[in-house]
Amino acid sequence: MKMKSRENLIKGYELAKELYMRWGINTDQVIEELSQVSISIHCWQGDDVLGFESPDTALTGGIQVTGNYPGKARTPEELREDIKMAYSLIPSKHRLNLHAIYAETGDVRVERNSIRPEHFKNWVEWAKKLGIGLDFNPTCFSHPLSDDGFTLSHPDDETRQFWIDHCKASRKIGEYFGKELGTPCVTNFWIPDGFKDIPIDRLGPRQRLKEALDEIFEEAISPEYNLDAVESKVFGIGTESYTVGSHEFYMGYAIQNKKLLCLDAGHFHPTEVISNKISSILTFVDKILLHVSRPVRWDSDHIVILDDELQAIAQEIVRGNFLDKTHIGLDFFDATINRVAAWVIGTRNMLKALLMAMLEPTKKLKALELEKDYTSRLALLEELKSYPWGTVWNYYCMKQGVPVGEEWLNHVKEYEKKVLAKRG
Ligand code: RNT
Ligand code: ZN
Repeated sequence: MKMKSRENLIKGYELAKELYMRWGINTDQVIEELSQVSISIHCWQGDDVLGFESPDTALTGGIQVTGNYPGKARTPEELREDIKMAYSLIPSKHRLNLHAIYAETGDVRVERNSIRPEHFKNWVEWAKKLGIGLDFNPTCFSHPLSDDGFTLSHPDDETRQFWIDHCKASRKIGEYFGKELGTPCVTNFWIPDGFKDIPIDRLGPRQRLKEALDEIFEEAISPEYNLDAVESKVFGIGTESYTVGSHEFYMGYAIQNKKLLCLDAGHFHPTEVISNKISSILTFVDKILLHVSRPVRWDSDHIVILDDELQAIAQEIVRGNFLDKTHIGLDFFDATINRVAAWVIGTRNMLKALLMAMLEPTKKLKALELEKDYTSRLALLEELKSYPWGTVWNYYCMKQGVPVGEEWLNHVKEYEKKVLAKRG
């Protein structure tokens, strides 16, 4: 950044600081707090959710990546390089979320029920070097044994057992991450199971899923190393009429079994929002996992933008003092734009939303609400939208040594020219 712009930014920040101070908000403290928040960035935006199991893998499970923007990562090395690039454009340190299909098994094919911690050694070494934590997911899709639409709730005992064993193996990998990296891994369980058309038996698959989960979680693993989360979905492509793992199913399961409940922003009815679920769920479970995403029509996984719902999610987390109870993960995949840019846009937006929420005079607003002064509540909320939070954000980026404003885009374009364009 040029000396002059730096000076101007600092001047602007001092003015912004004064304005927020009038509401009793200390911006220095806020940016310190923001720097402690570690978002779990999903590795799968970098290669269109394909993984490294086999070059012929096709994405199934009712999720879809559309687009063919050049330069996707084809090897673990390329994926790590791209993620590192994204990290360099996002302020403070963030976790990485892996899927089982990102195992590195060398030249041998290892079946999913036999994956082991050593297949993720490279990821762990890399994470250690960067000083970041890792999260994990069993991959219950994109596999011949999930092709008929069922995994953990499969009516065939042998097939169901295969997926149970895969999930058990996944928890051991989560435990390994936690032990090696000194921060618990959140292992998240999502399955695509469901019916395209109206089923006769809605209960049977759910009973099988419950039993399968019970078996998967049988082994006690220290929460110091691994935390389990379960993720629901209202429908998928090809499972329009019924999903086994519905919201009610997993909410019940998480409460009864003290698991984290994962709320994916794209997994509910169109007018249903996860921001309004956070305070209810945290009344009954200790911790939640968020898959911050953006639903558009049938797709649940558009790149996160700074829209009303993103701000509402951040407000709920901050207002409720839930930062310690909420593991914030991202979940989107778009192959129509530069994939590094997709990560940067989504993650920076998540952080911006948190910053805006942290800059809110919540105590004052709560007091107005209790006094039934809804006029002032609305008036203030609207005025606060044009407070100089953007200046605080830019100052924060400068302090963290990452590009200020849209400057990051030049770095991505440069990287595209030098690295991504050279990929076949
Ligand atoms: C699918 C779920 C799930 C996946 C990832 C790849 O609808 O949201 O979380 O997106 O596991
Ligand atoms: Zn998700």
